[in-house]
Order: sequence, then structure tokens, then C-alpha cells
Amino acid sequence: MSCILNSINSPDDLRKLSEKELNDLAGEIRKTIVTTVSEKGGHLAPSLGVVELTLALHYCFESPKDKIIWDVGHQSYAHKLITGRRDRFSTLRQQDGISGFPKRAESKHDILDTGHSSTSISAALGLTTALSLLDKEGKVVAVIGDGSMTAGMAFEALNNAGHLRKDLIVVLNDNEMSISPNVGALSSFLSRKLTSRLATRLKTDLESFLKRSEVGENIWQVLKKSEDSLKSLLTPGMLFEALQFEYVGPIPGHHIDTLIETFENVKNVPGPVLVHVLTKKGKGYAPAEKHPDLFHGLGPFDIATGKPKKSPSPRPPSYTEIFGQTMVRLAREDSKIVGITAAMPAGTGLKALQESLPERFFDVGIAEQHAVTFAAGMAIEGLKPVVAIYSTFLQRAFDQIIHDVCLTGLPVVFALDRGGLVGDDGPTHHGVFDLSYLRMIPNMVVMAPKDENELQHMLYTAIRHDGPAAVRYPRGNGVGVSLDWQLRELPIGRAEVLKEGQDLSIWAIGHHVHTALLAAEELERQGIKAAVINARFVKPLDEDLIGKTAEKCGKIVTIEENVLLGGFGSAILEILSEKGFCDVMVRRIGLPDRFIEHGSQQLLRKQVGLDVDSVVNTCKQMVKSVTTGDVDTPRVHPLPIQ
Ligand SMILES: Cc1ncc(C[n+]2csc(CCOP(=O)(O)OP(=O)(O)O)c2C)c(N)n1
Repeated sequence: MSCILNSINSPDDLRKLSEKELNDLAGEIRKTIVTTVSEKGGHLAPSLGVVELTLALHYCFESPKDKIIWDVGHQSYAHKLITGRRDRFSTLRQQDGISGFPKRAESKHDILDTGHSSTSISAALGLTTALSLLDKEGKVVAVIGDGSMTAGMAFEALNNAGHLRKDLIVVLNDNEMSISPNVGALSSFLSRKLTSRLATRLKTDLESFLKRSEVGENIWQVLKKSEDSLKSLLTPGMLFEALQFEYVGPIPGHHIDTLIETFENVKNVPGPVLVHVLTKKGKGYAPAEKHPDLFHGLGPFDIATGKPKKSPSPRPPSYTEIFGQTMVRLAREDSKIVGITAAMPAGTGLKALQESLPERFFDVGIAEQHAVTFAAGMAIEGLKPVVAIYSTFLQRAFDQIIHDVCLTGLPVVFALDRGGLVGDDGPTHHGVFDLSYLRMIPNMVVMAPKDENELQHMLYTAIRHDGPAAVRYPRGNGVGVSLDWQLRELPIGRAEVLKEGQDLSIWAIGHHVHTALLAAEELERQGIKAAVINARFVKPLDEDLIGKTAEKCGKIVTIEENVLLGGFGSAILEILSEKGFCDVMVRRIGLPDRFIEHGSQQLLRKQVGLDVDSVVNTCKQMVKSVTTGDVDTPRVHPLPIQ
């Protein structure tokens, strides 16, 4: 029963509680989070790890006058519960319910919309700079994990903050984990707290040894004077102090009293301060403490056992699994193939490569930009790097793709998982811009498989292609087709006709080829004969086939799970325009020019017209509009042919 939590309607209510009540409240919050996530799914372990930290911050700072910014925002559940969203918490990540991430539209206590990592310090620095220039009151706190601290953007912000010397508190939430165990030199550096402890022991031993003689006593006094500098050489503070931050820590992150005391002390320290807090990811729920990676983000599960609720009934393998397996297979056959991930070995499926061929697997930390240019370097020397990054996170590396890979046409393969609508994580995570942002880059080949079998062939094709190539596939399970053993190279820029039909042609890309086939079957039942074409490539497009289908039926429907602006359908319109097909009627089905909120993939697809029924209706309207003359679809007006 949540007795204390029920009395917390805003963070101000926390200041009425005793230390014991705050600790009891932490327990109630944990229970609520575990129960809700066990039913709805979500980011469990990150949120459980920061319950005391959240309470202490909201106890010491006056939100929203003081601004607390949660990096990534996947750990903000306790924050949501005490900032007026307790009653709606059971709608977490459900359509029309509260988001799994901070959202300005949801609460005045959510300062920044987040989902991508390592933005908190930059935004916090911007806020504090604005407050001081505008002569407004308020402290600014950025809470960032040790995983998110591995990104270049975090260091760009620290560097700038040290220079500007504005009042700013950065809380480093150090749980030694990213989604998987944190990697890299910074992570080892932060772990020097062990060395520091060792240093204290060594110091005590040395002191008692030297103090046994008068000479020794004198030596000890000299050494003691340099104690501070010796200590700073052995603690993580050194790095942040070099960046002009006042370093405080490490602080035990589950002791509310220590946390409150620390924040009260640093609250009025001028200039940038970094408070290093040690937490346990998954704290308070044994299965999550034991396997923080598995409980980082997950679907509904059974609280007693920690096991996923969905019975593992035979379902087709996910695209991610097929990608991972194919990578291992191809890498075994070709020693030049390497795999690169930016902190997502499990999410991308590259874990399979890590386990099979660890020397050819590279986790670079949350560093998508670096991952791409790192791959470029490898490609220059003759390796065949495959960079596996979710579509949404690859947005970070747009310039590196253009400048470091495509400009010289280097053979780097981009494996873009989570292309399209991802569902419950919402707008920060939908991978709906990639077809647009990749197809405009010279030298780039862009493809999307219709099913998991074609994914294998596409990966093989991309690796054999002597230039940059991207393979984009969705979140979720394949369609259940059998997998060819023999991999083959697909002819680049050639589409595949799956069904003939003279009334209209449906051109689809990616898994919506399947939607198109189902729609065509239904149309056939209703007397309309639709051709179905698996485009396979968004770039280069099969211009000849586009021309032929335009001539044959004069009506084209395109389907893509990407924004319509600049996407696959637009590419077809461009070709038709260039070829002078002025009377072809085109209807593009895809995502509108607005951000799509969270909800299940199925519901969201229906909402935007990317389901079989909607496709059937669009096709019927198109055919009907011709017979009745009721034309409301865009027509192609060709450019003058020169
Ligand atoms: C730019 C970007 N890349 C990858 C991710 C996926 N991601 C979400 S949380 C996370 C790990 C964050 O680790 P940390 O900051 O230490 O927080 P913790 O989960 O350990 O609390 C990653 C890699 C992301 N959100 N943003």
C-alpha cells in the first residue's frame, strides 16, 4: 500500500517528511515502479537505481524554479511519480498515456524532452547561462549516467562549462553500467575509487611505518604536505578538476541523508560542480540487481520470477537475431569483416559476434559519430566494417556518414535496426527519417528487406558492394519465411515484381511489401487487380521498372514506414517527373509531417494508415476516382525536358 506516496502531489511535499519517511517512500516508489513495469514494460533497472537520488534532488532543489534535467530520461519514473503523475503512472508508455521519457508537454517539472543520450549538460549549461543573462532565479542540475558520459557531446559540454564558469551542478550517476557493462578508458578511470581506497590503506601503513623513527616522522610531515595532490592523482576527481569543475565524491547513492547533506552543501557553491554518486542499477529488485542488462528495458514480466510474461511460443526470429547470426556466419567466412556497435551489443544483435569472434567486435561506447569515422579508418586499410546502429541514433552521425564515408565512397556497411515506428518508446526513438537522410547522400546505396530472408541476402550484398551501403530493417519479428542457406548478391538498383496487375501498381519498401501483398489479395477479391513490387532499393531506384509500371497502369501507390518528406515515395515522384510522366496518378502512403507519439506498433501503424485496410481503401479510392473523375490525388507535372 502506497501511504506516503499518495500524499506526494508535488516535490514540495517531500520537505514535510522525516528521514525515515523518505526512506519508506523510496520503498513504496520502488514497489510501484516494479509493479507497473511488470505490466506495461519499460526501463526498470535505470529507474530503480536512482530512487533515493531523485528524492534527495527534489528535496534540496525547488523544481520547477530549479531545473533538474535527466539525461536520456529512461531513469525518470520516480521523478514522474512525485511530480503529479502518480495517478496516471499506470498508463506508462500506453497510447495516450504518459511517456516513458521526460516530456515538456506532460509536466512543468520536465525541463527537456529526451530519449537520446548525453544532451543534459549542454542543455543545463544553456539554461543556467540564460538564467544569469536574464537575471532570473534558479539552480540547474544535470543528472547523467556513466554510460552517457562516454559520448563526445557530454565532454564538449563539460569543456564549455569549465570555460564559462556558470553555476551548474552535474550529478554523475555512476553504476558502472551502460545498457551492457560500460566500456572504455573513462569507465576504468572512474573505477579508480578502488585505487583510491587502496591508496588510503597504503597511506596508513606508510604513516605507521615512518612514525617509528624521528627521521621517518620528518619524512612523513613532508609527504603529508603533498597529500592532496597525491590523492587527486589517484581519484576520478582529477579529470573533472582539470575541466575546472569542483569535484565532490564519490557519494553513496542510496543513502538519502548523505545525498541531502551533499546537495545542501554544493547548492550554493559558485561555478560548475560535479557530484559523483555511486548507485546500483536495479536496486531493490533482486532479478534486476543480478542482471541489470536484461532489466534495463523490457516487456511485461512476472514479478516473482523475473521471467518475461509472453510465453515463448514459437515466433519467427527477430530481424535483430537474423542480422546477428548472419554477421557471425559472414565474418567466419571473411576475416576482413568486423562489427561495430555504439553501446548496444544486445540491442543490435552484434552480441553474437562478440561471443563468437570477440577480436572482431568493437563496442565504442555511446559514440555514434566516432563509430562511423572509426569504421571509415578501418575501411581505408581494407577491412569491411559493419556499423550496427539503431536508425534513430545514427542521426547523430549524419556528417560523419557524408564527410568521412560517402565523400570518398568507402565500403562501410550501415545496419540500421529499428527502422520505422518502434512503438512504446515514442518519438525520440522512431526510426522514421533514415530513408530521407540517407538517400540524398551521393555514393550511398540504401536498401530495406521485405522479410528476414531477404535481410540475409541484403547484408551479404552490402558487404560485397565496393562503397557505402545501408540496410534498414524494423523492430520486431520477421514474417516467418524460411531462410535460404545459400546467400546471394542482389542486383543493386533492381526491384522485384511479386504480383502482376493492370489496375494499379503498389510499390512498397521493406516489411510493408507484406502489407502490399495482403492488400492486393483483398483488392483482387473486390475485383481490382493490383501489381505488387518489392522496391528493395530506395537508392538507386529501379527507374526502368518505374517507367514500365507507370506506362502500364498510370496509377502508383507507394508504401514506406518513413516520413513522406524526402522519402521513398518522393523518390519515385522525382523519377516520374524527370522522365516526363505527367499523367501518372501517385498516392504516397507513409508518415505525415509531424512527430508520432508512443503506442504499440500495431496501433500506430493503423493510426497513420500503414495497415492493410487503409492501403486497400487508398487503392480503391484511387481506382474509383479515375472512373468517377473525382481526382484528389497529386498528379505529376514533369519538368521541361531539356
Ligand atoms: C545517442 C544514444 N545512443 C544510444 C542510446 C541507447 N541507450 C539508452 S540508455 C543507454 C545506456 C545509458 O547508460 P547510463 O547513462 O550509464 O545510464 P544507466 O542506464 O546505466 O542508468 C543507451 C546506450 C541512446 N539513448 N542515445
